[in-house]
Amino acid sequence: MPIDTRTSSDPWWKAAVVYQVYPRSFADSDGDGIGDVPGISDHLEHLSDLGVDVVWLSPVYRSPQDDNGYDISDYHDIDPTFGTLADVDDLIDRVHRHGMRLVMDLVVNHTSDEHAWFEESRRDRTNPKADWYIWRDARPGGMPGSEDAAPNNWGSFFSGPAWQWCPEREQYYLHLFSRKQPDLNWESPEVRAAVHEMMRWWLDRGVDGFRMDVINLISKDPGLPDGELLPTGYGDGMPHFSYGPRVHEYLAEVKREVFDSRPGTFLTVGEMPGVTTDQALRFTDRETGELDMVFQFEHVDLDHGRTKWDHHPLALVDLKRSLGRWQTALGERGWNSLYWNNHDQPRIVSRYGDDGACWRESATALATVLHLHRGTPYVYQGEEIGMTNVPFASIDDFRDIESVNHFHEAVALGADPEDVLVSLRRTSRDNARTPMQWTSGEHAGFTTGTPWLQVNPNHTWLNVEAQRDDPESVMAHYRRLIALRHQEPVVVDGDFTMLLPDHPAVYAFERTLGDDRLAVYANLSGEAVDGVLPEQAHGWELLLGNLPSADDSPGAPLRPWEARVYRVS
Ligand code: TEU
Repeated sequence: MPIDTRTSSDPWWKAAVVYQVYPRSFADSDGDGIGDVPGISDHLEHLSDLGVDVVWLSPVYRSPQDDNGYDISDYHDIDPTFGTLADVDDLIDRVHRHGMRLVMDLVVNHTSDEHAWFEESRRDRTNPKADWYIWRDARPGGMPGSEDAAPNNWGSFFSGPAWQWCPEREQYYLHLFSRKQPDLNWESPEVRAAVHEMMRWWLDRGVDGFRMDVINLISKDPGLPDGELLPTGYGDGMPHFSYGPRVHEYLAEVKREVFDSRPGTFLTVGEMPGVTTDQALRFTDRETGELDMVFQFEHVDLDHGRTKWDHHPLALVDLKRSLGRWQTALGERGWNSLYWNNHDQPRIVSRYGDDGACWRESATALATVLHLHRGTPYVYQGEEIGMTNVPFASIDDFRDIESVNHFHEAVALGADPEDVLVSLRRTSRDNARTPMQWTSGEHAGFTTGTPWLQVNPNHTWLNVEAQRDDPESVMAHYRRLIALRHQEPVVVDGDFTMLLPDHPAVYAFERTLGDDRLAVYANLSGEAVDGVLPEQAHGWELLLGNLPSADDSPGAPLRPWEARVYRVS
């Protein structure tokens, strides 16, 4: 049942669960091998059956698809690959009729270089939109147009320099992502007004809020200073743009100009790489914050080395320390978003779980831990059936611009291509982007054509059809976790207390709301663990477990990847 917003004075999204759809890979209705908006409309039953409250749609706007739609060339239209504006209006309507809400992706740190704004801006230095992007002259003494004369040493997130020379203006423009994603200049009041206008236009069409892409990067330190050198040979610009001097001002203005005078119930979530707990609290403070919640990255960076491509095996105590700190820091005044997966992260069951012998057990144990935290859980398509990473054979199997560029850069710097492939198989965003596995049939029931990215060969047994009616499936477990949040106020509002912080295998915590108390014990390892539950646990009621019951009485050892949720009496 979708949550009832009328009975509580608390924000509705505190009790909500969000489901992320990556349209390109969800469902293809017309056989061109690429997912589309009508395909999503055809599969809404799957979402209402899970019980989710909100659908977040990754970008479907008009786009050259250099970064799969995160490069937008027209905010007011839909890319023909995905359908039409009428299809989106229809989707909004159907989502609402299913009792759910629809949140759009808002990508306004940058546009596509094919957006009309940029095409005008790049023409010369005097046109009306000349300052809508971040333009700079060559470094004095350098040869204009060369990489050495770039205005500073920042590298792009997608390899190479963050600056591109534009012969028409004889200047460089900044692109923190691909060179086809020029950064907008938020210092310009006209840029900000255009963004506000566009957001209002979408809200007028009926959307229920926005997931704001890299929204903490919109204010740059105006001096654009060089960054500390990274192993790639480029400078790290993050300290100079990840929490810029005007970011709160810009977001407060968005809130005022777009939301404040508008009746309704919306959701705003800011994606914020590098955000700290103090910053997040300021963004989400229930009295003074500008956003409802943020996506932080700490817990999904714990297996990274110096860069995301270097692997550092996860220590469970680090995960507990990190997530526990976020629980405490955002406590009463702020609010957490909770996620393991999205379209940029490898699959959690392959990453912090075990996608071999304990696939089902580890997928459901990780889900139990996450969904029992305080905050709003996000489920990324396929996570609810335990989709795994993908056995990509060669670089030709990858489509993601970040992965492909990294491969070429690393090999050019002398890395062994086989070693780079090992790290891509572990970390590439394409692991999350293979088609949704609906059936065991051809192309997993995703398309009748040729899929734009290969289907994971495990779709023959790992698919929605196989799990829908199986009470012991990963999907059934997600359904139960979502229902638990809707039924139990303590899951939504209870205080969080970490237990056994130093235990290397067990993730345990309590949630307390008045006299109501839940205890969660999850063995996140492949070995049984004995003796972690306290004596008094014998009187507790088991609310939810993830393994078919052998002996789940409190005295019994926690089996490999076993998770139990008790009501403490
Ligand atoms: O991602 C921004 C981001 O910080 C990273 O997760 C990024 O995907 C990359 O892996 C850094 O190494 C957002 C979107 O979610 C992503 O899909 C876009 O490519 C990016 O912004 C640019 O719009």
